Amino acid sequence: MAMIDLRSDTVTKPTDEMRRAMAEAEVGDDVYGEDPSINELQERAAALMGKEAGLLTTSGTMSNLLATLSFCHHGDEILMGDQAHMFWNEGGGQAALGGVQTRLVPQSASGGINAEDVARNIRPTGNPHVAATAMLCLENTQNRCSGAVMTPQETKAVCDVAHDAGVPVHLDGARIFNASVSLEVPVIELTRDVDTMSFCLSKALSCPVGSVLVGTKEFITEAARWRKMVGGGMRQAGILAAAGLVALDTMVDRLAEDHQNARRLAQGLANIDGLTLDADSIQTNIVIFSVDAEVSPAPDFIKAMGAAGVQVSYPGEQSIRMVTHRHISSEDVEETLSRTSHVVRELRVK
Ligand code: TLP
Repeated sequence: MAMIDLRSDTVTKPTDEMRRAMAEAEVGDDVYGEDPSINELQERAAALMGKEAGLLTTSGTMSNLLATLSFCHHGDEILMGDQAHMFWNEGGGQAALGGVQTRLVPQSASGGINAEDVARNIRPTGNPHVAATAMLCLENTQNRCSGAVMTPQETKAVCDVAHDAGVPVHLDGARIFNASVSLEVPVIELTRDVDTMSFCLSKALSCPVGSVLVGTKEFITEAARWRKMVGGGMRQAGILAAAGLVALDTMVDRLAEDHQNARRLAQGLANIDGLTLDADSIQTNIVIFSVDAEVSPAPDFIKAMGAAGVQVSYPGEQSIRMVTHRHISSEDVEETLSRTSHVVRELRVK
């Protein structure tokens, strides 16, 4: 029985074209700024996102951390949605390494952040009693909200509030191309109103490693200093950038297929008695659903799914996450649905 791996789009492997480009990449010492492949990727990424400069980093986590380190002083506060990946899944790095505290703004089930809630939570500089707000962080797509997208209008509304208060905005755009493909808008429209953003090469774009952080030249110079300090200054990493360049050319349009598979998966799951989700809300490649308490606790369900040959992940409480990606075909989706409904039936009998 072949295992179907729906844990994450991070499991995708590089394509043959990427491997060839990696083998043939022109490289140099990137700490001296002399790697031509990295320079090309950074320039291309910056132009695509409408920013002045870019910086290749090892991971989405590192890009987000560099934004915090570059914008904030110890004792500052950063604002983000209460479902933000930066809060839930980055090891507390903003506090541990950035010395900042995080203030959470409520998010709706569909990920929405209300501009008034942002405004209400911004704290001024110069008041010795409060930690001043030094950065607002947004996320698009929003991982823990079933991959929900933020539209250009929603992004602008919250950015305007932050900017009126002099607060810069960083966008964790780990899956920004999924948002762009889903909304059928050029990616630059989703990044126009933010000051800095990062996207991941190593998720649905199938690269082995990497994220690119973009912003003003001044910001990127500062971020490069912090990147070196946290040990992220790589040398001939043009072999990674070469895969990134292939990804930008070949991996973006195909995301529509992952989204279609995710929708079909969600519809099928919604029809299984004992699972709960709103299939119509699925916009990209992430499907999160809950397992009814009378079926089983989520950890038991995951174990049973694994035994039935479907690997899934576990965002918490009674919820389960399935992520479609390049290695998941429409046949895999049908097979997943049949294995899942079998698992639910078996667990009910116990
Ligand atoms: N997300 C991973 C896990 O950490 C949950 C996944 O499998 O989805 N921002 C967002 C929105 C992300 O989803 C992730 C990774 C990151 C940042 C961090 O990226 P990496 O893993 O490259 O550090």
